[in-house]
Amino acid sequence: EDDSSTGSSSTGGTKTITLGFSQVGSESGWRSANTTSVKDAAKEAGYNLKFSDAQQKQENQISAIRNYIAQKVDVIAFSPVVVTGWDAVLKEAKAAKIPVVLTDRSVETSDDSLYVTLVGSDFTDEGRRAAKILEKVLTKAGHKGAVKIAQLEGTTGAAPAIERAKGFKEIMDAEHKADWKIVVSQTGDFTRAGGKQVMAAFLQSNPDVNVLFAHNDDMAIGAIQAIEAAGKKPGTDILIVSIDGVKDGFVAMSEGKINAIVECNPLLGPQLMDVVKKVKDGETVERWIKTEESDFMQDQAKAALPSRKY
Ligand code: GYE
Repeated sequence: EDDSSTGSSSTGGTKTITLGFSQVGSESGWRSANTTSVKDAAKEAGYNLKFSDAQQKQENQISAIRNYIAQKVDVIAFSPVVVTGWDAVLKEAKAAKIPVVLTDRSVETSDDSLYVTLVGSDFTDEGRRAAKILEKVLTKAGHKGAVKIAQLEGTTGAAPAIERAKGFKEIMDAEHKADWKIVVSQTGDFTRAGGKQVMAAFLQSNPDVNVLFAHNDDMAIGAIQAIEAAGKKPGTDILIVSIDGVKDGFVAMSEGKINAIVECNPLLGPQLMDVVKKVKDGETVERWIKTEESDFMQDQAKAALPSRKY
């Protein structure tokens, strides 16, 4: 576990804000970009940031949050690895009068007063957008016949995994009941290694799969290795749609190996620092602060690549 503190002196007579941030882990390119964004924005804002990496383990996040409570930080922000199991520690923060801001991922709680706001994307909509862009990909490829989809899910119980699957299925059930089917679906934990291993197993059990929907680029990149190892052509024999839009995803797309990407913006640091300040000052903030995002088809990849910021 990496526990570090940056930023220090107070500015202009106002007390420096101490922010305790518990990050999910370092599972993907998205996550690295998100971590950099949070650290840079905290520095820029002149906050004293206490940062810890939970290595995708909820118990690590809970103990990090407890530490921040014990240290009496001004605000706690965290990106919850899974949606459930937070009530106890959030009640402790509330009892200590430390406001909690969620970033990136949401939680399920019976008590809405346990966090102030969520700064992050609409994952259900990302799932819907993935299904809509798959329609375009299929048309472009001149695909005929049954669409047999393999789905690589994100971390089990994580908001982006639950909601991306839900949004995708919603469009599928409403518009493609007859011709699309998810024939196999399993978690690859948002990692390249997971994507590679699970895709290799999919290709064994379901060699007729012709579409891959990966909940993030890193799993798609891992899957591409498995597809090539099986002697198939990613982007042609198996059409691939993924989510995030990290640089390596764009590189794979410009090489023709990913057909389309639904963007999920990890650069949440500046918005988060804004909200933290408002919360600290007792201002009211929106319950959900969403991020603006786009979708990209393969023919846009080369042109977009140089200007990608993460
Ligand atoms: O898509 C994935 C990362 O929560 C939106 O987590 C985030 C997801 C992102 O590991 O790459």
